[in-house]
Amino acid sequence: MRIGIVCYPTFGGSGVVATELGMALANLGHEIHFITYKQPVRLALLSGKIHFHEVNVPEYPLFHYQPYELALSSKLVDMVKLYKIEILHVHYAIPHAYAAYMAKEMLKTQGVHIPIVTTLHGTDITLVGNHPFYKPAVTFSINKSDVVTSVSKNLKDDTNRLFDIENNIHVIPNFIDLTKYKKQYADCGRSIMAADNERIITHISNFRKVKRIDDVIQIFHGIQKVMPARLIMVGEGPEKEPAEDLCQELGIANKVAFLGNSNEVDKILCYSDLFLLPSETESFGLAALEAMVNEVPVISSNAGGIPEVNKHGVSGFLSPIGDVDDMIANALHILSDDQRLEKFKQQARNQASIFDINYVVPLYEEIYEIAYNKL
Ligand code: GMT
Repeated sequence: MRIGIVCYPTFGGSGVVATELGMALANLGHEIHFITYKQPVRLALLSGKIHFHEVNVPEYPLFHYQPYELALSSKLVDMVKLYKIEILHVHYAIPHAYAAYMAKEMLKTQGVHIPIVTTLHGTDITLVGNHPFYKPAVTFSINKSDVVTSVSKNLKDDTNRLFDIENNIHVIPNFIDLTKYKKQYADCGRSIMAADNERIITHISNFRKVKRIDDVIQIFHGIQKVMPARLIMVGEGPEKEPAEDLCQELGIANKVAFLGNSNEVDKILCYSDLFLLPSETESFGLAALEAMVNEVPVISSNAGGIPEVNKHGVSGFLSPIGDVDDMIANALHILSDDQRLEKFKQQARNQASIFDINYVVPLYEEIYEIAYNKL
């Protein structure tokens, strides 16, 4: 099929999932067209099967806000016609599902019919979509999509609870390529980051409030009181500076490395012993899955869809949101014994294999068939 994919091209999980999906579909023989404002960060290789079309929004002083949705829907119309794209798969309801619907209607007036698949990723529903200003537009665009998917059962339930949804929402979990990870490095360079006797704890996110970055620092603070350890913080966002200040205050700044955004997440996870994800909300927690596939057990909150990914007592432990003491106790339980740590590492990897890309991507192909047959 010729598939148009619309996503946020940034480091966020939804962009990563969309990009990995596009690349996997191209490997299966589909022709993929990414249509967004910047080349997706994880999109390494463009080829005859993978195209990127940039959406330009010309600056015009009259507009206080530049109309991205308008530019996107126009670009979708042009690209669908030019490349004979057969289906549009949009990741994130805001504003992608909305723009896709407008494109679909414009195309209809020109005798071109195209189905829309919308994948909900979480913040579009739980944080942003539920804002009263956006709610009518989000409800409308979800209901006008030919097929809607969500990345966890929890997100499906939230969407049905918060919005007046007429469509059945198909749950298709996020996925991981088991062949890409861990075993690819003979030496992942652990010695540069820590001494042999130190445990390496890692957190990766966009450093927004929902990630509870303070909790990450406090959990690490508790761990390093008991055993030698280092904390690696990967990502950029508004909570990064306050987190750096907190490390200074607690006197642990020399044990914490803030690395910024990275394209080498798997290399960092390769030398990590434990991953922290104490989020307030999380529809799935792709970062946790990426940790697990790299044999890194996860200490997380039990928010949203995380329990569908991280299994308590198996791939790590879950605690109530904000229960830092419980998270410290769980972390120490895993880290304090070499054999136990090794067992949790293997169990984390086994749990990750449930989300094997080879199992999940065909589910999207089935969804495309369903959407196509609705025309
Ligand atoms: O975690 C974020 O804030 C980024 C956000 C995004 O839109 O990329 O991630 C959401 O989608 C990911 C991929 O499906 C999920 O793994 C994350 O759990 C979800 N984030 C939230 O629900 C807060």
